[in-house]
Amino acid sequence: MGKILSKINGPRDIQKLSMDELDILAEEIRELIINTVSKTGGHLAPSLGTVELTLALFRVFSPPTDKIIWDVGHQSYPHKIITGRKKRFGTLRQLGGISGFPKIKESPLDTFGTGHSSTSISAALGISSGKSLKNDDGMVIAVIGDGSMTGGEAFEGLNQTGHLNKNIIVILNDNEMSINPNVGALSSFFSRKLSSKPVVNLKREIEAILRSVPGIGDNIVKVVKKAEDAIKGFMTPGMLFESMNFQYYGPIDGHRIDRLVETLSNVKEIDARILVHIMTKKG
Ligand SMILES: Cc1ncc(C[n+]2csc(CCOP(=O)(O)OP(=O)(O)O)c2C)c(N)n1
Repeated sequence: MGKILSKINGPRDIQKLSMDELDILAEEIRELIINTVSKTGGHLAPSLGTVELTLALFRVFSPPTDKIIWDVGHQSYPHKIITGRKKRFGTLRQLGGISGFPKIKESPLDTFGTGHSSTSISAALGISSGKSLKNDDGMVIAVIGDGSMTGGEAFEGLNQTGHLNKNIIVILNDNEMSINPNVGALSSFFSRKLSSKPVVNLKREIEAILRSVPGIGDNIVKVVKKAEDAIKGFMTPGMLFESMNFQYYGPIDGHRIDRLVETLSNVKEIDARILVHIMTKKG
């Protein structure tokens, strides 16, 4: 087991590490997952995609006061390793061993027992409502993949959360994959980022022509850039979530722990429903 991982006995230990140590820890967790799953079988690729996100979540939030819910749950191996199950990780999916999915009986930090997809936002809303009734502190965070976001219950959850004005944080873990590559209108909408090569080339050509106008060229470029920003805001996936009363942040690189920590720390302070769109690589 890696040097830093061997000293980690719970999420609180993550708070003591520097950013460089967190990057090393991410590598050590990947190594443990690969070594184990090569023997036991299991969901390798989804869990390798959430190592940095898991560390950033534990850096910023404080479970069990804050509740983290993993949609489907097949990407929760890093969570299991950090939450006291690293020594038993070799028993993953074996008779009498630890489950391949979050399991309430296995750890108080497994907030919601899963397996089915698209349930995390509804669960987060339910837990958040319970917290309000009991005057409990803490935030509720749902992590959902782009594949699971195409499930109807995810939208019921978003819709009702916006309606009830409950403050939850949804993290959309977008790796442009479900079990297979995604299909459908929603996935092409998520990947619409106005950054395709023809668009970038066209923008460069227009800028060069405008700048060549004597005297006023630079000013025109500034005005056009402002208009472009406004159009971007209108056309990006944020539009969908903003229409359901969520504030949208992203897309951000989900493998950069520093950027994740910065964004999550900022949104934690905002009194609203939040959707953070992160881009990761499956595997
Ligand atoms: C109700 C239901 N339907 C289908 C599945 C099968 N299934 C397992 S994972 C998954 C989606 C995985 O894609 P995504 O949510 O993007 O997560 P990723 O693995 O890419 O991190 C699906 C549909 C399921 N678990 N539950």
